Amino acid sequence: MTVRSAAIMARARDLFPGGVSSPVRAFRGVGGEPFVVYRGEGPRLVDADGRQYIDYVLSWGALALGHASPPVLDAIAEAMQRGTSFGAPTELEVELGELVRQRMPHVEMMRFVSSGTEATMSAIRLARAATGRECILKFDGCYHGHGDAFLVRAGSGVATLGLPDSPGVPDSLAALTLSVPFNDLDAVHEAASVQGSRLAAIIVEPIIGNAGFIAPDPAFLRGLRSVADDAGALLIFDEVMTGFRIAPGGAHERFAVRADLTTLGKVIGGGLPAAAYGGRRDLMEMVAPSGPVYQAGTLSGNPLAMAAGLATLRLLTPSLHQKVEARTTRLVSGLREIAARLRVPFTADSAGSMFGFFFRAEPVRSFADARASDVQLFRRFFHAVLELGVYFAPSPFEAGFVSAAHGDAEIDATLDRVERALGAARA
Ligand code: KE4
Repeated sequence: MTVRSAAIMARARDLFPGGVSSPVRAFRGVGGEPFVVYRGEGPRLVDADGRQYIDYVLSWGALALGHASPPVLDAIAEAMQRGTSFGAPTELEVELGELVRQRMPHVEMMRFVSSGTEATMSAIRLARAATGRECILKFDGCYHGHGDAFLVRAGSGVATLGLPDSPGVPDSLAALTLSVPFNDLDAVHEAASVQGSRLAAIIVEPIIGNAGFIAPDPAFLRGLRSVADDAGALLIFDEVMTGFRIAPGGAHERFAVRADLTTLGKVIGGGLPAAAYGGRRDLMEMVAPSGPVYQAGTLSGNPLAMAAGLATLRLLTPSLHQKVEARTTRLVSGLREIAARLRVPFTADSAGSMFGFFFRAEPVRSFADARASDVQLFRRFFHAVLELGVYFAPSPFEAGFVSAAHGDAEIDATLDRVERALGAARA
């Protein structure tokens, strides 16, 4: 029974739209009511009714070390003794910036902000200023936060709720953003020729995590690089989700394609609100106060978030990354074997500690493919495995994550419960 969760959600629905602080949390993509979290510990969540779940959402990818990781808590507690916010320079933000640049040398200069949305909005403003152009090219199913420029055929919560675009975004603004299918370089060439000298930037999730998990074809990202170069536009890698997950150095390390600007979030704050945009020094020096492109934030570089991010990245060494990647690969292989044994059409993929699956036999290369998967089976499976204590993202259009706290015992328990749940749900 989820009596306490239900009572709390009744109060929440009277206070917040849908009873939640962010749409995708409302379980609209799977039906039913969300559980209310009481605490997180390592790989697990405990809800208000004491029920435990092995957690593969991990605050939507932010918790690379798992919930309430002791070194992260210690770092926050230590920083907290000196105060919680100053609105002034601190050495903590310098140390985190140096560590980010050490992992991602192409991020020559950066600016910390408080959310991925702020990071992508600022990167687009900078790209428009640097090129003197207005148009943006994005990809169907990619989600870059809720900035006006991006709510065009977006993924994540927008896709989950089946909202084609969002009301409130002026047509004149939406018209500046073109969205084409991921992995379709012909469509990219066509769009770039339509936008021509008006194209300011191509923005992409190097691996889509917001339409479910969709990997790029081998030549796709390199293709985007050359289209951007030919068009005189910038290439922006939105690594809010893939950063520090698909490789220690993110997409640049995994795919050897260099973006002009990169956005980061989630892991970089270790579970506290922090994000960043950065890249080529000549571009970033255009940002105020060194340049005219204005962007600001009261809590940018918040010392507690910097401390949590530092503690996280310091521990997220290449060897730990490889260990978590191996566990993720074992989980995904196990899921494939179960689906094959149960003769359920299924495709799954992973990169580093990020993974996804669809109930569909053919590979998923685009958002259209993802939407053609068996979403009804996903809904039944989601609830059946949740009942057994495994929490995947409450939408087929999200990715899953493994943390350093997920041990072999969690992977084994997950696979056992998945087999039981899928056996029941497929019928
Ligand atoms: P935030 O503004 O939510 O911190 O970041 C926006 C964002 C930007 N870029 C990418 C690639 C992202 O995945 C996100 C946020 N991801 C979603 C989950 N897929 C956040 C969850 C939510 O919206 O509640």
